[in-house]
This record gives sequence, C-alpha cells and structure tokens, in this order.
Amino acid sequence: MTRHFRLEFQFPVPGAVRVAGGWQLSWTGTAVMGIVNVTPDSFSDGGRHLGLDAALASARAMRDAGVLMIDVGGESTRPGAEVVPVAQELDRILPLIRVLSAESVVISVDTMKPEVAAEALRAGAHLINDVTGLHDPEMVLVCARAGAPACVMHMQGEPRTMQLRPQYGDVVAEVHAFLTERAAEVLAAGVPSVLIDPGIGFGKTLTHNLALLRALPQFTAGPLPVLVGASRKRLIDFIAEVPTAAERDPGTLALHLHAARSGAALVRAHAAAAHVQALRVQAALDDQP
Ligand code: HH2
Repeated sequence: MTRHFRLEFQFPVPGAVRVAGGWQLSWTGTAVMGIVNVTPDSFSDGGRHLGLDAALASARAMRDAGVLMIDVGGESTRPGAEVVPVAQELDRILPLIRVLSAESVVISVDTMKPEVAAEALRAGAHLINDVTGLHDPEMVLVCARAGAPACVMHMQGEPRTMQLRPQYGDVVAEVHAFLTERAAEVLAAGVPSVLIDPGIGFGKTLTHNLALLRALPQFTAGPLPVLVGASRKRLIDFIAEVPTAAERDPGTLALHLHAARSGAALVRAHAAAAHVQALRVQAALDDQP
C-alpha cells in the first residue's frame, strides 16, 4: 500500500504548495531526512562537517540524491554528550542554514534550545527536530509563532545519563502514549504540524529498541507521520558486532527498510544516497499493479 504524507507550514517552503491557511509539503512513500552534524563530537560523523565547505558538500550531495530534507545539528545528543552554549551552537549551524535556504533546500534543525530554534527559523530553517519532545514550553511557542512544524521525539531521561538504566513497564505502550499526548498538546498550542518519533537509542536498551521497531505499525496506524532514526546506532553493534559507528550503514538500511515497510513517513540517515536508492527499490517491489 502506497502511503501519502504531508506537513503544514505557515510560510513558503521549497516544494510546498499553497493551501488554505498555509503551505503544504506532501510526499508519497518513505522519504529520507539526511543528517549533517556540524559538531566535533557526534557519535558517527563528529568532526566531518566542521568547515562550512565540508558541510555544504555533504548537504548538496544528499539533496542531489533526492532526500526530502536535511537535518542540521550543532549539538551532539549521543549518550554522555555535554551541553553546548547557545552562541556556539548558533555559530556552528547558521552559516550552513543560510546557504542551504538560499539553495531551496528544506531544512530541519536538530536542537533542544528555543533560542537556537528561533534564530535558525529566522535564518531560513523550516522545521524543528527536538529530541526532548519540546519539553521546554518556550520551544512550543517558538514553533507556533513561526508557524513551523516540529518533530516530537520520545526520550527517557536526558542525553548525559539516558543510557545508564532505562526502565519501562511496557515500552511500546508508554512511548506511544507519550507521543500521542505530547503531539496533541503541541498541536493544540498552535504548532501547525507534528512528526512523531519513538526515539531509537534514547534511554532504551536493545530489547526496548527492538520492541519499538517491531511495534512500528501501531505508531504508523495513527494520523501523525512517523520519523524513525536508527542510523548507525549502538543497537546495530549489539545485534551484529560492529563497534565502529561509521561501519553500521548496512545494519541501518535493514532497520530503515523495515521502518519503511511498517509505514514510516521519514527515516533519518547519515548514508542518505544509499537510503534513497534502497527505498526506491523497495517501493517498486511493493507497488502492486
Ligand atoms: N537521533 C540523533 C539525533 N537526533 N532526532 C530524531 N528526531 N530522531 C533520532 O533518532 C535522532 C535525532 C542521534 O544521532 P546523530 O545525530 O547521528 O548523533 P549526535 O546526536 O551524536 O549528533
């Protein structure tokens, strides 16, 4: 079954069409959100994109490969990562956002800070990806005022400590309830559109991650588009013994193809071009005449 997805914005967005009350970006089948981390310490691509030229080259290659959007991050959320001051995070991401926005790329910004989100949206970003589920009420206001969609992700704890002792009664039920309730609150506060994300690897053991991935059809059966981000994550090492994060793309693809078959709207990936290719092949197989 081919699925159709859409996000609503209250400002023009590359590729979006004018509809009553705003602009709508729509797509068919699972799309790719390419990751460009402009950080020294991200767990798999840390340090690769510190110069603007390197970051731009990666982002342009992803755009040319056919990603729906680029997710720009200026602060690592890996387990144990330290917090980056607002000014430093902005110094890292704003130059890239300005150039990509001038080149008509749809830009998501991976940040937990409302001040960073507000500046990024002013500089031309289109969507806020907040791994805390917009925990700070100011983040909700920033997105609502700008008319920008948000990705609401589930995380147990906070990045510094989240992998120490994750615990759930029923991980699928708890994550599903959190995402449903939080998304409803965020939408009620005036954010035009919301993606939901079970937060693979964020305060979860291998057993929790696998349970959530197997239960994806429950999440995608609802009205909200689902984003899955398993790219190069530690669970692939636990399953297939791949200690080096940059070598986990084959395992990532296996997980993301499963997410696509389960109805995910977007997969967040470092190896973006490989994902676009694999998803097109899978979509052709699934396309019943
Ligand atoms: N994972 C990471 C960062 N942001 N956002 C969403 N919505 N979903 C995710 O699963 C997700 C995310 C962690 O990956 P990465 O960006 O590669 O590393 P780091 O946080 O170390 O920069």
